[in-house]
Amino acid sequence: MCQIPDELIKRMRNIRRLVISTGAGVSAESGVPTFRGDGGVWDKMSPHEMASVDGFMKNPELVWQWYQHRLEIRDNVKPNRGHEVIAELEKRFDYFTLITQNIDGLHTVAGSINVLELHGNITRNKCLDCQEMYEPEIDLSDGLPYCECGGMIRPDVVWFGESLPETVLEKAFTDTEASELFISVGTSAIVQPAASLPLMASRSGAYVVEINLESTPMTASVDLFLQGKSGELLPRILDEFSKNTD
Ligand code: BJW
Ligand code: ZN
Repeated sequence: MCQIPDELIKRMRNIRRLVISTGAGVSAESGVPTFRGDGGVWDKMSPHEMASVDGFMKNPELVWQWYQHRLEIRDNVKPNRGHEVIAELEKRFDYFTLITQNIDGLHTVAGSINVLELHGNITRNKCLDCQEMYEPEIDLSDGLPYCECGGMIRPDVVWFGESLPETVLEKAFTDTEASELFISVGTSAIVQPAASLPLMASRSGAYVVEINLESTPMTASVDLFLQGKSGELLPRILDEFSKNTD
């Protein structure tokens, strides 16, 4: 297993602004499937059919069934050590922001507070037409859910081709540019604009760390690549960081 370099721990002790950004890999050890790679969701399903407005309009029943299935998975899993360590790190820095692409809400369950959810949250629903928000529990047994305005109700998540929530994205950019240390965890670094954040941090002078099971398009440009599971590496980073140096 790879070592945690002293360089990283020294930097953590000398900075005030930490940003951690996460993707599906951080929830994998909780039992939430990732999208890409072996056994990933996109092996069995098409991103266009399941994660775009066109796909939803074409077959809303299918897309709803998939989100109900994922909600069920989410309701039956718990945060893992990776989520817990991220929540603990938030308490140790003056300025801390967690930017996640995940819609499972597990960071909040683990105790993270300052969380920016770039791609929405599976427990919320909204009207496709008027954006009115709806109850987390949608009962599909009576057919598809509709808004009072007549529009279709859909999960409040961001599909391909859709804009990310504006204020959330603006805050993600601002905090990324201000970060002194930026740690990207468990993302394939393919989906934009989330994938551009580490580069943005680097250009603004932050030290950029990537934690992943495998290398990604981002790996060549980070300052430090730690290969392994987030649920194992993050606790080791916290242990080293917590050691008394006197
Ligand atoms: C572990 C691990 C362990 C496993 N420990 N690691 C510029 C260039 C090209 C294209 C675009 C561009 N700008 C915009 C686009 C289009 C598009 C895009 O990026 N396409 C790319 C595929 C090329 N982006 C968009 O459409 C975005 N909107 C946008 O930009 O709006 C402006 C705009 C509008 C119109 C035109 C142009 C611009 C929206 C993107 C929405 C993404 N939505 C999804 C579904 C959300 C809802 C849901 O979850 O159902 O978000 S797709 C899916 O991918 C989901 C994820 O959040 C996202 C990222 O996936 P993530 O988290 O990286 O997971 P994986 O599975 O890919 O990777 C897991 C990683 O973990 C792997 O690397 C493993 O190795 C690792 N791992 N176990 C550590 N234990
Ligand atoms: Zn409506």
